[in-house]
Amino acid sequence: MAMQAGFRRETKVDVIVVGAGFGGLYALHKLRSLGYQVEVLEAGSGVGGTWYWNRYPGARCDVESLEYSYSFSESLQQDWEWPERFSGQADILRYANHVADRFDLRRDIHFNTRVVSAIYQGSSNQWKITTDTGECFSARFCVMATGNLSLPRVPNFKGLRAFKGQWYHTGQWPKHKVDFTGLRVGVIGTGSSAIQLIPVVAKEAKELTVFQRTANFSLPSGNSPLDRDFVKNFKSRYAAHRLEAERTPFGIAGHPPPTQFSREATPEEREQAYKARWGTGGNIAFLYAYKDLLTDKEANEIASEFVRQQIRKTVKDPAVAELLAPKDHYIGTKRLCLDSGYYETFNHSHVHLVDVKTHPIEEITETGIRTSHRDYRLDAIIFATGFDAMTGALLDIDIRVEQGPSLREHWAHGPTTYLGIFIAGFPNLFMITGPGSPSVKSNMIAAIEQHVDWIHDLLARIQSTGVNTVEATPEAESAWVNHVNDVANGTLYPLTNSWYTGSNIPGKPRVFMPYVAGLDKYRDHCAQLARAAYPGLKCSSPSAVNH
Ligand code: FAD
Ligand code: N01
Repeated sequence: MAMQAGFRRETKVDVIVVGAGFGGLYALHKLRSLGYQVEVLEAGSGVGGTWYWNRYPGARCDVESLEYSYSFSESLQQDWEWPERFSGQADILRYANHVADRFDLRRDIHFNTRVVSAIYQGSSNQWKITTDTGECFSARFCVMATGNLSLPRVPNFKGLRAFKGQWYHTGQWPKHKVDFTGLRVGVIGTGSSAIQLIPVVAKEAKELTVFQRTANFSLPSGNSPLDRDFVKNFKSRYAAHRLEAERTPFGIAGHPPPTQFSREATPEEREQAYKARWGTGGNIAFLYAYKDLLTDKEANEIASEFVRQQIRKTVKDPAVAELLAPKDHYIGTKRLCLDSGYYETFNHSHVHLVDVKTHPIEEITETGIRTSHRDYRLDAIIFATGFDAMTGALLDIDIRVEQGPSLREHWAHGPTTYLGIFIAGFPNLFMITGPGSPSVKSNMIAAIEQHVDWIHDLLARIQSTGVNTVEATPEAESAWVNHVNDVANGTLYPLTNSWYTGSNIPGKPRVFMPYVAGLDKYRDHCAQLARAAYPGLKCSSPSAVNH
């Protein structure tokens, strides 16, 4: 239904979902089933989110495709054929498009539409949403499925505009094939994106120079085409696999939880345990060697040293190997990377490693990159410099309550949420995998499904009770924040500077954002809250859901 609001045409619906990645697509499908008119607003020209934007060479998932996929439809998971154990970006994007078509989602998605503001009007209990296309929507509920890794970040280097060559960011890669044949290419960053991209670009480039500030741990992915018999067998027990995955901290089946502490094993047993896991693929298997890898510094150091030794064995030049061997953070406290030939790439004579911790990048020049040591002549620069993660895409939108605080004000000292879904003082607003939920510390499609299903059930309850608004109480939010911090402080995670803590963005408050008790515990907690009629939420009508 459309009506005039000032100079703008306003479309009134029940639910606005922002984002058409895996979160937004499933939210649209699931919330439609409540009979709601749901519309999705998406900045890109297609569905897929992460897999729409990150088209860089080598991009692929690090959770096995048979698990990194929706579980909500048995026929979908039976019909879809993944080509590889860890499928590439193009195949994951093909899957997202298939889902959009199969469930007839496109008719309610507005592409090329970026949300710039979402303002709640208490008088009408409506969210007013405006976009960069000049459109205006009004909805009772607003679901932010804006993604945790969706706001790419190019560091504010002096001189970037002067650069005469082409430059790219991994998170905003062009749709066309970029050909680096015969070019001198520079890559800034050595996170997961760079580690996937470097071996592929090295095959084309004449010279490849990697500008590394912090070395990262990476394990060989052991990726391969999927064997048909293996898939047939897996699919015959798909529902059971999914159930098993639900009962795990990472939302991934097939990895029995560790039963032993590192100190209980002999050095030989530990060496054996790590060797057995090396190259089998999957970072969970490695981090599951012992119970205390992410809580005990000594246990972690032994695992870290094992990986450093593999790097030293792989990289022929000892000085390069030493530079690639991480020494300033605990293994697993940043996303543990999976690679296909990353360390081996540095054995090629046309691949160079530059230490920009010792000699920082000072500026981008017309002809390349200048560090405090020297100039590097480049034809192309790839920024693999990551994202303003977890809060960036949300704070990029002017979210506020009319005559109330803005989200930017509410989060001035870091994000505070209830369950990573609600923000106190912001009624009828839901986040999919927001800060304070397991989100990025799990198989994210599993985390997305859990959030969407839980929100669906809450809205079904609201429908049946005639409630107008639902929001978290400040007390519930503050208790949840304390709990998230307590859990994190029992681990090594907060000791590491990473995008989990916001420390990759100058000036961003340093707060460890994910909830690391595990998706299984979190799932149980959310289910328990639903059974208890949603304590921690307050509703605006007398027939409140929790009354
Ligand atoms: P996204 O996929 O980020 O989608 C959010 C969408 O919202 C985007 O399309 C964006 O354009 C849109 N949007 C944002 N702001 C606005 C706005 N203001 N207006 C309109 N639209 C907006 N996770 C795993 O579990 N396993 C993996 O193997 C894995 N691999 C990854 C590889 C890469 C390269 C990256 C970057 C991330 C990876 N992740 C992985 C995390 C990944 O982000 C999630 O798995 C998942 O795809 C997130 O889905 P989403 O819908 O929540 O967010
Ligand atoms: O980003 P990152 P990413 N000067 O933030 C460096 C997911 N993902 O895009 O560590 C020099 O990890 C920065 O250095 P430092 C996954 O969750 C998954 O690689 O800040 N260098 C770092 O090396 C992942 O964690 C896959 O010192 C600068 C790099 O840039 C998340 O996305 C694949 C710099 C950024 O690394 C983000 O990964 C890809 C500067 N000024 C992504 N600024 C899978 O495999 C930044 N850097 C599934």
